[in-house]
Amino acid sequence: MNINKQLVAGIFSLALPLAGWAHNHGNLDLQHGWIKQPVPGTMMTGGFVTITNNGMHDEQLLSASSNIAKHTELHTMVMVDGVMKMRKIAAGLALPAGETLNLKPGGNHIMFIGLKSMLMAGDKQTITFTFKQAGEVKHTFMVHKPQAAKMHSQDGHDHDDN
Ligand SMILES: [Cu+2]
Repeated sequence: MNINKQLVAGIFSLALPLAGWAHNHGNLDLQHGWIKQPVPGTMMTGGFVTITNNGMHDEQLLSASSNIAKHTELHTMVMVDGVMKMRKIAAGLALPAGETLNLKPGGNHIMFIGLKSMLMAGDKQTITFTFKQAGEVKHTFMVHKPQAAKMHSQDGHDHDDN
C-alpha cells in the first residue's frame, strides 16, 4: 500500500540529517566539508564544501575565515589564454533560494594561504563562513589525503601548491 511506503520513506528521510557531518544553520545546510592535506613543504591548500540554501530568500556567501592560515580566501577558476587559473572572488558567491553551492576541486574553492601548521589526514578544523543574511556560520572540515583529492592536484591551477 502506497501510504505505508511513503510513511517508511518519510521516517528514513527524517533520520538522514543525523548522519555524517550534516549541520543545519537555519536555512543553510553545510555538508561534507574537507581540506586537502597539503604536500609536505607547501604552505597552501584547498578546502571544499557543499552549501544548500533551503530558505525562501536568496543568500550570498561573502567570505571564509579560519585560524589555520594567514589568509583564507574564496577562489574561482578562470580561463586565461587557454589556461585555467585561480582568482580571488571579491564580490562573494550568489546562493539563490533553493539552490546549492558546490565548492569542489577544479571549481570554486576555499584557499588557505600561509598555513600555520601541518594539516594531517583525519584532523578536524573549524572554518567560519560569512553570509550576507545569516551572518557567521561555522562548519567542521575534515582533512583528507592528497590521493583523495587527486582532481584538485591535476586541475592545472597556477598556485605552486602541488
Ligand atoms: Cu585557489
